[in-house]
Amino acid sequence: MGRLTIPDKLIELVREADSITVLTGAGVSAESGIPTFRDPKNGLFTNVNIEDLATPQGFRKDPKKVWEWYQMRREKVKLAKPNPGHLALVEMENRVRDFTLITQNVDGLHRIAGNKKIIELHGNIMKNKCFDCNQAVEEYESRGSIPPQCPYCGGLIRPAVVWFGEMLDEADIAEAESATRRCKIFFSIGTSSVVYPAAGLITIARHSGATVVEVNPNETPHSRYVDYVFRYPAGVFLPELVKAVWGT
Ligand code: BV8
Ligand code: ZN
Repeated sequence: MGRLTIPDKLIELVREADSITVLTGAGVSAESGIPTFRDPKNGLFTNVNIEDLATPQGFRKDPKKVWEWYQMRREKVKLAKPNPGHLALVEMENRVRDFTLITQNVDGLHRIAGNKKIIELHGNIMKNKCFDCNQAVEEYESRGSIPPQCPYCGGLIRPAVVWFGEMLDEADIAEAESATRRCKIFFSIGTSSVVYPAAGLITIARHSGATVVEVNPNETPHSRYVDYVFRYPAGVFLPELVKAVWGT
């Protein structure tokens, strides 16, 4: 990774932009100590079968195994703190009139960092709901059964995240697409860009005439189509960008 230089043209574009939309993935939380999903060495999905852990079928087949995998992930999330990449996005939101942060992350770190306009496309790992009656479940007695039982219908409690094969919240998608269509600049940060419909936002941004910027130490299927690529960690690039644009 050479010395990071940000083209003046991009600095100007960001400074003048009255509408910016950001899409983030697990890479933004990597520097907070939360493993990403598809890292070949220690990804959350490496050496496990995604079908078994992040689908309704997997939960139906072995609810205890899925619940415990999410409990393990919740422990990591509880220890995690926002990193300089998260904090730079808070500064960006404070500086840009129309700012929208669309995240695939379920760790809640953007909200903890201080961002306000957040769309959590895949839900939030710290929240629960009932697998059977779909009610949100804030409190439950863990009477030893794993997963715990729904206080409303006795069904099984599950994390309130979107699994593969499950629909995303319609309103979230509509809002995310609208923010993507109207923005002047679209940042895609820390995502392998393989999960849909989230990754489809990058294509929508391109077709809507936004300047598209990818921040990722690795290549993605969208890299060759975007306007700018920065092969740097989010925690390195974003603070540099904020400093270059707003001097903070
Ligand atoms: C849906 C659960 C309608 C929560 C997740 C065939 C073709 C195309 C699509 C499909 C298909 N078959 C099925 C589909 C649809 C499917 C899909 O997209 N599958 C793909 C994988 C082929 N999508 C769905 O099912 C969605 N629902 O479409 O409903 C429907 C209904 C019925 C039938 C069909 C369709 C639901 C999608 C949500 C799935 N749930 N997780 C949880 O447990 O977390 S998605 C999972 O992947 C994570 O939640 C995460 O959000 C998401 C994306 O991963 P990333 O965030 O990108 O993380 P990853 O590890 O992959 O990459 C990290 C990146 O960071 C890397 O590029 C790395 O280089 C970079 N990085 C590392 N360090 C840093 C860094 N970057 C910056 N800085 C660093 N320091
Ligand atoms: Zn229930």
